[in-house]
Parts: sequence; structure tokens; C-alpha cells
Amino acid sequence: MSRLVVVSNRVAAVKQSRPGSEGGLAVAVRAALRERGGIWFGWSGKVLDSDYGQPTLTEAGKITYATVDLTQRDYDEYYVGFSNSTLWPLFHYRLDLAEFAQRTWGGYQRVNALFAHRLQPLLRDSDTVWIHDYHFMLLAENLRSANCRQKIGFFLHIPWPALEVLLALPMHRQIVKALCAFDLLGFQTEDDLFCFHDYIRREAGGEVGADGIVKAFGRSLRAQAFPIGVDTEVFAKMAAESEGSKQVTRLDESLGKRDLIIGVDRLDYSKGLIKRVEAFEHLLTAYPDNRGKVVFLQINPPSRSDVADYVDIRRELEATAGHVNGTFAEYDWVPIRYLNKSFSRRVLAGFFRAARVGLVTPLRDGMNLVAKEFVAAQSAKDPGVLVLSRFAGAARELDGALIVNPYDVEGVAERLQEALNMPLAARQERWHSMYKAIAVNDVTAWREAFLTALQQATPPR
Ligand code: GDG
Repeated sequence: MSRLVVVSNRVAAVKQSRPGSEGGLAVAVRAALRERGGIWFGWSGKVLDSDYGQPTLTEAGKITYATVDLTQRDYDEYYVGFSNSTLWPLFHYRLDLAEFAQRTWGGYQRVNALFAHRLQPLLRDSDTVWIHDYHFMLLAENLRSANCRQKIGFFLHIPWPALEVLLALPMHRQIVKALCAFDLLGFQTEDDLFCFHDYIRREAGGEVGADGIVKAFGRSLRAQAFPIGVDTEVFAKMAAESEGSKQVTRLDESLGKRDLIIGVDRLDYSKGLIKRVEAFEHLLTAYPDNRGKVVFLQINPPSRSDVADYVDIRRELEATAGHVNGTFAEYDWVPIRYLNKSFSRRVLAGFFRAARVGLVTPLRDGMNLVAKEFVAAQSAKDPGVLVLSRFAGAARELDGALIVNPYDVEGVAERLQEALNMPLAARQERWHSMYKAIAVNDVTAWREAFLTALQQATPPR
């Protein structure tokens, strides 16, 4: 088996603390690297005033962790700028938030070229290279220009937008052309793949074969959907073990006999947090019996606070949640507990298990792992109900969820009411079908499916 080289914006810590402490993706990637030997390459997270040095290499068993620092200019232009103020909003259908500037596009091109330049000397001819996410869409093209002939695959963790949305990006053609330098492109869902094919056919003048082979810009490559999973078994075990823990006991005691609705999301405008709070408000208005009997716990670890839109969403969310609490709270009940901080995965797993309803309502989401983790955490004896946005990739697989349109505040409130009152047998039936799906397609199955397809892809001669 060839050596594996993984490239992602951030690289997991060299030292892993106890099992279950890091996310499923990091665990799965690390396990593959450990098995095959290889390199995990990415940004160190450090921003330097001056110029970069060589990559920092740290050996741990069969894995080499290779990290590169960024200058302040690169951080501003490539990371805050083009990646998170252009690509992220646009790929999440937020044309109103997407900024287009030659300066940040230049930074994105520069950092992709820099990463290729730093990575190339570390590569062996027989390596298999797996590049992750929207930060590095130009990397294969840069590596090919440096004569790299390895098999190079790319997985996009976020949605691939519909043609009409993508066309608003002035440099759409350069980006798609660069993507065609990969041997395998992986998307989260068939819908994303469809949108990519649509671009290839209608905009690039390319072809899509029945065998999944795309021909465009003089290249031939495979494009396929690989819906990412979670570490289902580990998460389920952690949730069960968490039951009597200090934090879960405190949560249970604080709830008394009240039902818990839980939401957990990075504080990001794509997650539909304002509409979600409005839907909960509507639940209290339209179904007043819930007043005093239901608590909505929303956990939001802060995210990308260097991007102005993320500061705005926090302010807006605090105001909206504050308004609902101001309207409905009683001296012995506060409807929304809004926490702007993070918890360990173990505690989160326990909180999910304690909840009657998981409320996952992104306006757009590549997959949404929280939805799958919520399902993994439930007890078979008394499972909670998942209320899930149709615009999350996960909605394709989790057919036992109550699927909602997150823009339809009244509709979401209705489904919440249904979830809160769903009889045990119906909850179990829905949960069983979802658990089966996430147990079969867990994060290890996802990784293996991608790497097998990449192995079978034909690299350029
Ligand atoms: C991107 C795509 C795609 C959350 N709060 C805490 C915490 N989390 C963990 C969750 C989950 C992960 O972070 C979030 O994953 P999501 O999939 O929900 O969302 P993104 O961060 O936007 O991820 C997404 C994903 O990539 C994978 O391909 O599904 O569509 O946008 O695992 O549990 N973890 C800890 N403390 C917290 O407070 N430890």
C-alpha cells in the first residue's frame, strides 16, 4: 500500500489525548496515516510578522506532521479573505455576504502555490495525496506544474453550489479548471455532484460519462459523492458512559421534569441560528402549553471571530435570544440557555443523550456531523427525535428525522411540537433506521471508500 499524504488547512495535534477527545475526521485520518505511514501537511495555526521558514516536521511513529506558518498578509488575504469571506459564503449561497477582491484572490493563489512548493520536496513518486477542502482548490494544479505525477484526490467538505450561484464568482473558471488537475473529486452528496456536473456540461463545455468520468479542460478525472460519517460506535459508547457524569447529572437536575431541545453549532451564519430561535419562539407562542415545560439549550463555540460577519451574527443571535427570554421567562424558568463556549466531546455526547429533541437547522451545510452525532448518542430504549433541515447534506441519509425547511419558522415550530409529543414506538422506529445508516456509513467506511476510489483512479502519464 502506498504512503498517504494528507493536506488540510489545520493539522490535528501530534499528541492525541484520550480516545473520543478529538473529532471523527481527525481520528479517521490519523488511523489511515498510522496504518500506511505518511505525512499530515497543513498550516500550523501560527501567524508570523516576517517571512516563513521551512515546514516544521514532527515525527510520531509512522506519521510525519509537517506544518507551515503564514505571514499576516497571507492570513488576511488567503484565510480571512478569500477562503472565509468569499468561498465560504458563496458556497453556502450567501451571495449577499461574499466579497470579491483581486487582492484576496491573489493571496489565495499565492498560498496555494506556497503550499505546493513546500510540499513537493517531501513527496515520493509512489505517494497517494489526499487534499481537503475549499482552502486548497488550486493545489493539484500547482503540484502538476512542479511535475508531480502522484495520484491526487480532493474532498470538499462544504456544498458545491448551483451553477447560477457559482457563476457570480468572478474566478469560477480558473477554480474549476484547477480542480480538474485532481484525479478524484469527492463531494458530500449526489446533489453537490449534480451541481458540479452541471457546471462541467453547461459552462465548461465538458462531458460527464455514465461511468462518472468527467472530461474537461483537457483532463479526465473521476467525480463522486462520498457522504462523510461520524465515529458512530465510539460516540455512542461515550454518550452511554456519560450518563451518570457530573455535568449530565447537573443538567438533569437543572431541568427537573422539563424536556430539553438541544442545538450545537459553530457560531456561523450558515447554521440558521436566528431562524432557529425564531422557530422556538413560535413554538412558545403557538403552543403555549410548552411554556415552563421545555428548555432550549443552544451551544455555540465561537468561530472565525476575525471575520466581521461572524461578529455580527453573534450580536444578532444574542439580541434575538435575549428578546425571547425577556418575553417569556418566569422567575423559575428561562426558555433559552445560550452558551457561547465549547465543551468536550464526551460532555456533548452526554447532553445529546439527555435531550428529547436535537434541533439541526442549517440554511446550507455540506453534511452536518452534529445531526449524526445526535443520533449516535441516543439510547435505544428512549431515543430523542431529530429535527433536521432539508438543506443539510445529512438529510439525504437520515430519513427518520423530521425534515424541515429552516426558513419556514412556523413549519419548524410545528415539527418541534410533533417531536416533543412523539410516542415512544414512533421515536424508536425512526431512530433505528437512522442508527443503522450511520453505523454502516461511519467515518472509517467513508475514508476507505474515498481512498479505494483514489487508488483506482488513473493518474496523468
Ligand atoms: C464542515 C462542514 C461537514 C461542535 N461544538 C463543539 C464541538 N463541535 C463539533 C461537533 C462536530 C463538529 O464540531 C462540527 O461539524 P459539522 O459537520 O456540524 O460542521 P462544520 O464545522 O461546519 O464542518 C460540514 C463537516 O465539515 C465534515 O465534513 O459536515 O457540513 O461545514 O463534530 O460535535 N466539539 C467539541 N466541543 C464543542 O463545543 N469538542
